[in-house]
Amino acid sequence: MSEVAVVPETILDNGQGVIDFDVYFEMNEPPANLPEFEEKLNAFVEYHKATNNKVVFITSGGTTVPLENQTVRFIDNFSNGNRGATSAEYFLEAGYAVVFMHRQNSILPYHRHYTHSNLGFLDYFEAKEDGSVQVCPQYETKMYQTLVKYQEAKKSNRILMLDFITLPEYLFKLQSGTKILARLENRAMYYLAAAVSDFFIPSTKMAEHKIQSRDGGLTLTLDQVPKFLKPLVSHWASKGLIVSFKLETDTTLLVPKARQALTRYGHQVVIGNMLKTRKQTVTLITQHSQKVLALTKEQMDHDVEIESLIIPQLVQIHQNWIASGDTDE
Ligand code: 9Z3
Repeated sequence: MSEVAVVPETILDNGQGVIDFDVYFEMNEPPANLPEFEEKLNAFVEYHKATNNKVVFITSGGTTVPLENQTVRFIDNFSNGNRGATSAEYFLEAGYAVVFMHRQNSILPYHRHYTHSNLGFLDYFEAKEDGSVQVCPQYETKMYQTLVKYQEAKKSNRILMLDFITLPEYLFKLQSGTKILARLENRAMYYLAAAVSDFFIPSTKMAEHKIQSRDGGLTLTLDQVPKFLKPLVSHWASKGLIVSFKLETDTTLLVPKARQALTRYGHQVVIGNMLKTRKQTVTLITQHSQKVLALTKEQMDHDVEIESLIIPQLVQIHQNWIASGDTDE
């Protein structure tokens, strides 16, 4: 079993400058499964280009930063993938095709209703005496509806599941994936909900084998990850609608940091969310506007999901973007 070293990223600062992205990609090995990732994505994008569909590239879940080349321990970023998986369902309902680039074993669209609920997965079924398995009658209607939506998305080739685990794997796939989607020009949306580490250990500086505890405490020095939004907005996907997320724990920082990201990278939308209230309220910020989306008490009592408020707003913004090259009508 892996141990997770819980290291607050903010206290780790190597004091050196940030390397450029080109240098990062030269210093790190691409993942072995990158060609397979590209092949699947190429086919998906060509299919939807021909049918003129809108496609959203969703990133979901947290990246890991390995501490050893033969990894026993790693630093993880907070995110179980709920935001990305839930959003994927609302985008599919709005007619989008979805590329779901997620952390391996994190929450998946549709599956989530059964894999991450109050019940264990097997509690939804009963074993019959004739050797068959049945869904317990009280869960059947909802499971049927969910299954129909999921199968419809698969049958119409509107969902592509791709995964990552480590930070370098994420970054190589983000670069390659956004460049492939760029062929769809303004009909592509990039919805960057994954929680991505700001710090990493270059493989040349990493221990090969499991770090031993015989030497006492462990001091880590991490390099800063180059800001990937910069090349993404300027080069990899410059014609698409780019939506990034900003996660904060200090309320006073949320809007200023989200605005700072918009100004710095020049993309279209930042969705600000607070760690504790991310499921009830978000702030949607564009170059010219700022809107708080919040669930009412009644909506919360009826299990309405905040993504059901977020996605229609983004669909409208994307519509404007396609029509006029601006986020406003
Ligand atoms: C988010 O802010 C996501 O909404 C959450 C979702 C990670 C909070 P869960 O998957 O959580 O439902 O458990 N994602 C972006 C986090 C991030 O790393 N943002 C960077 C930053 O804040 C910018 S890209 O600097």
